Amino acid sequence: MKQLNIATNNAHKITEIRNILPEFKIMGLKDLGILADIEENGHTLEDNALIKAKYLHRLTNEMSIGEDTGLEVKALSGEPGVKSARYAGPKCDANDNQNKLLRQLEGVQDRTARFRTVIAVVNRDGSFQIFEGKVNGQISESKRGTNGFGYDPIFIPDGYDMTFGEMAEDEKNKMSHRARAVEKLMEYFKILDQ
Ligand code: ITT
Repeated sequence: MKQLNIATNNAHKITEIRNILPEFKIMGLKDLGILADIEENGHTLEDNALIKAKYLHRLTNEMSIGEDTGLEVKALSGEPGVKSARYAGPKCDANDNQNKLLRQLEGVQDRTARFRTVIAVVNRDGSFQIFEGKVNGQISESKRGTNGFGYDPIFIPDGYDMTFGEMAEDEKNKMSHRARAVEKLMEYFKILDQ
């Protein structure tokens, strides 16, 4: 079984990637015995994905993956974007972030938004590649559903009436931003294997 080492402490991301890629052994930082809170001080999702992948590569000298995701809201000029994790403050949780976003959009008609995931892979030799996956949608008027994590209860993907929070996890994992970025990573691996 091919192993993928991912520089993340987010257990939800690991669960989703395991669901998307059952044929791979997915290892997060904790699974690798690495206790680290990597400083994500980049200005873009691309910067932060690469910071995480490079950090893990430095420690292991193995192929390493970093993943950074943001929710980009049109009416807020792309915010929270790269600040999605700490949108409501340094010690905030998902609930605080959802509340802040709903407050910011009170009375706002255009609720267009997108989730964007960037995956950086640093190869054993230090070369790297970046892949992106996006899903367009709308921010709901209120929280709906308890599946998924983060902003899922307030995001309605285009073509659906439900939020990601109301959607079965398998369904989200078939068409999410993360699934699309992972798909591109898999295409890259296929090219490498040729
Ligand atoms: P790592 O850096 O350890 O990977 P993190 O939780 O800090 O974990 P990100 O910076 O990539 O991860 O995530 C930004 C925030 O966006 C995160 O706190 C989540 O709450 C939210 N988020 C990420 N993916 C999401 C998804 O698929 N659905 C809803 N919210 C998501």
